[in-house]
Amino acid sequence: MLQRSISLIVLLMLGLVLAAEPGQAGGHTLNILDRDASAFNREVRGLLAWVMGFAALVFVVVTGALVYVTVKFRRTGQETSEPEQTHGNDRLEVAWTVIPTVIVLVIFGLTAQSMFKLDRPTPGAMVVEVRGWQFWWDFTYKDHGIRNSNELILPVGKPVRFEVTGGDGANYDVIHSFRITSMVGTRDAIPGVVTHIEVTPEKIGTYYGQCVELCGASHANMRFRVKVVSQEEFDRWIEGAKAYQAAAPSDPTLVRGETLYKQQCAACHALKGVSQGLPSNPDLTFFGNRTTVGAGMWPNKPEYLEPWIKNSPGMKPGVKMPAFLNLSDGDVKAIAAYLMSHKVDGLDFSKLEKF
Ligand code: HEC
Ligand SMILES: [Cu+2]
Repeated sequence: MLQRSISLIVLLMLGLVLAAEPGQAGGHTLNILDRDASAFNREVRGLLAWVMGFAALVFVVVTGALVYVTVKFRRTGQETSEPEQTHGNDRLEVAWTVIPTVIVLVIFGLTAQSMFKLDRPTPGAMVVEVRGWQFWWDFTYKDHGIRNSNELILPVGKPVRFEVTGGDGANYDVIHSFRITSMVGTRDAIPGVVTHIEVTPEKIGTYYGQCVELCGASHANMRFRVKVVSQEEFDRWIEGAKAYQAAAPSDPTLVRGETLYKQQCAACHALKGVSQGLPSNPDLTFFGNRTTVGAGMWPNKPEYLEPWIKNSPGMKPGVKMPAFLNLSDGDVKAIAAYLMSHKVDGLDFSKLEKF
């Protein structure tokens, strides 16, 4: 309870008010101090304990002194003139200068120590490039040559190093900020600059991620998910993704879906074996494995996917995908079914516990 309350206060301070609401986060238990999730969180908890301790000390001393003088020097009704006035007190002034300075230096020292510890690269960590775009996220497994957008699959217990950046040289984009709420702190995603953050996920589950730098009309709608799975499941995902080949559509709906996809969508979106697309739009190769649509906004179900295909700007303000109002309901269903048919078989990421 106390932990959840502190977590909520810190979330409020970070401006993650929306994410803290269970409805908004889709049932995720957001807890930035979750000690089981990562060593990163444990380190931050330790720091927070010191800061809260000092804050409590200052609070007790200041309010204590205030209560003391208010009571001690209160008006009794017997006064005939002003009480004796005091001007200056060297010992007191030195004390109230030195003590806060020491507190700030201790907090500084502890923070610097934690920062050095957490920023030290782990040799052999898996490298994932994170790219923020208005208003979605792209992930590239550099060691494996695999790209996936808006959802990141990670093995439990293995260090991963995020190389965080934004946009690319050819396409204008703005500053975003990358945060996996219950697992690891924040790094800005700045076009033309690469920042780093590292974590070893320790607990299997699906984690909620969010852009935490105001970046435009759909800043609040720029989310993502991280799926922490067993090593065995991760290996199956990587092998499946590496070997992936788009199958020829097997029934008339999928054939119709493919034809429409090639006409309307292929210029923007990459889909391995079908279209190359452009890096400035999400990769849809493993769309059938996704649990969300619209950059972590809605569950990946036909009732959200179909209206998205037809009119994404109507669902997400400022989105850089056009509406396709000319498509019939049948067309949209066919395209949705076609996208869902692209996936690594035998993997279901929808049952994981939500953090
Ligand atoms: C002009 C380029 C462009 C075209 C054409 C386009 N899209 Fe998109 N699409 C985007 C962008 C950009 C996004 C990311 C939107 C966001 O979340 O901010 C996107 C997002 C998506 C997503 C959600 C991806 C996710 O991971 O949540 C789907 C599904 C999708 N598009 C399907 C389609 C289909 C189907 C078509 C053709 C009918 C199409 N798109 C045509 C640019 C395009
Ligand atoms: Cu953003």
